Amino acid sequence: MSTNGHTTAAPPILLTIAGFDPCCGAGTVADLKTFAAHGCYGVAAITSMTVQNTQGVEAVHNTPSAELRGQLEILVQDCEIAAVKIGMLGNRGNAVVIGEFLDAHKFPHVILDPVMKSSSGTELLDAGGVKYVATELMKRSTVFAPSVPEAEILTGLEIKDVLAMEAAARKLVEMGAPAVIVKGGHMERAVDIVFDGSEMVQLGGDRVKTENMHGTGCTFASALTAQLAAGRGLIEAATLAKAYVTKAIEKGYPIGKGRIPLDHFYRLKIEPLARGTHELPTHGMHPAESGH
Ligand code: PXL
Repeated sequence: MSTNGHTTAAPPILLTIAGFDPCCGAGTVADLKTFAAHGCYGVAAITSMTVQNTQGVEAVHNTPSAELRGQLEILVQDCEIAAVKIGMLGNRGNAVVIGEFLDAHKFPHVILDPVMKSSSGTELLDAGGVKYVATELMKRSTVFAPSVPEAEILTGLEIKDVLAMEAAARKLVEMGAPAVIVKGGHMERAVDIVFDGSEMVQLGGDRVKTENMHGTGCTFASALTAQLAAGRGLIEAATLAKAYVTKAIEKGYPIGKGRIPLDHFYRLKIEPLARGTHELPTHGMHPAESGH
């Protein structure tokens, strides 16, 4: 038995540093659902409280930097973090907190998804934050995973095809990222580029209804984090993460009037009711058996 009284070993503990989305399609909650779907335990520090639903973002309230630092420090004092996933940061102040946090604690995997805008177009990182990501934070990650529009802003390159995605991946490695995945969900062909500094790989993908979806980037980066924490190499981890996000998009269903969240738990579906009492559990835990 361990000192905390538990008899079972904990799965990898993954930390997401991201914003809160009340409709729970993107940000922290998408990350935690993805971690759980991969059998991992997720912990979280909230960078920003957004006010949004599936139709768009109404307001963004960034966490004061000292509070963000406090959330992070109390977690690392307690848990051993196997991997860190970073999403929305809000502003430069919070980005700097993350830079200092990564310097103070060396984590085996740091996956940085440089979120800049919501799927509906609201700014989720200020200009100073974008600059800090480009010059400081990117090189403190182990895998840097921008979308095509984010890669365009960070590299200054125009990206219209897969060759340009590869050029951007090379430039981001020159700028200091140890490994890069350029996510092609915005392109005509949903190809992702994986570049580890020497090998360049194209991951082909079926294009599914991505335009109207909410939380695809967060979900991909979180699935990648879980696969890396499980010990897989970058290309295998990215391939599995892409397969997961593609299926979760396919199985997504509308929950409101706007964008559609993914079904992170497509593998866990409850069977329909009324299939007969012969299917009641026989171990005495079902309410129908409580009179015994
Ligand atoms: O999908 C990017 C994203 C990340 N994080 C939060 C968001 C969004 C998009 O809306 O709200 C909190």
